[in-house]
Amino acid sequence: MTGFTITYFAVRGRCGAMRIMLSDQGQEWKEVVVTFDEWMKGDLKKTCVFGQLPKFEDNGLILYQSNAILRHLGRKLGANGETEREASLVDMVAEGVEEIRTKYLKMIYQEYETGKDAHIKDLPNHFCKFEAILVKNQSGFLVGNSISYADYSLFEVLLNHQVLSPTCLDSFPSLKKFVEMMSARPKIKTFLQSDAYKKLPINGNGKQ
Ligand code: 6SG
Repeated sequence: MTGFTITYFAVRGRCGAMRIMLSDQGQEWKEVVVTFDEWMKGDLKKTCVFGQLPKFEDNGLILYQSNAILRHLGRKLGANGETEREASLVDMVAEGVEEIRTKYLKMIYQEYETGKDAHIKDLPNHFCKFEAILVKNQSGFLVGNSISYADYSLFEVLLNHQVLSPTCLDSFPSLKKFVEMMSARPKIKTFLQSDAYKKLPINGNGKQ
């Protein structure tokens, strides 16, 4: 029996990857949606360890920081590499994904009009690293022979970038195959087609 609760705004944002992961792992969870007006009152913010959402609850354990939540779920659900060595490699690759995500979010929230084109132009410099990882690993996953939280995180970042720039994966056949493979996993396919997923904007400011 699990009792997962995600408290977050009505966006995909920092919860996109964890929702895809929970779906693919056959988990159920409760969503507590916080409106921007409610958040601006400040009462909830004061209770959050870093003054930010998402907040994640797992049977009394309260976590903040989306990547810590992904790691927690990775360990708990067996999506964290098959050995300690693989777990370390999963963390390494996930940090690489975080670099793209941080850059993307900065562009979206701070410089969409002025920075979008430069961001898209710089994508190959990031994507080529992940293309090389996939080519080297051969299993279709980033590390070892099994899916990890880093795969969900990369997948979600790539989905967002395909919205930003539909052709951005054209020079990266392994990344393209990776997105197709992840999209075709039955539970992910069902989740991506669900209203719960489709109704949420990618980002909180309407830019994508
Ligand atoms: C925003 O940045 O929507 N959390 C966000 N914003 C509110 O007061 N390192 C952690 C992590 O990985 C980052 C958390 C993340 O978990 S996410 C947060 O809590 C704050 O800081 C994306 C999102 N942003 C848009 C924005 C609109 C509504 C809330 C946040 C309007 C602007 C600020 C408050 C209301 Fe707003």
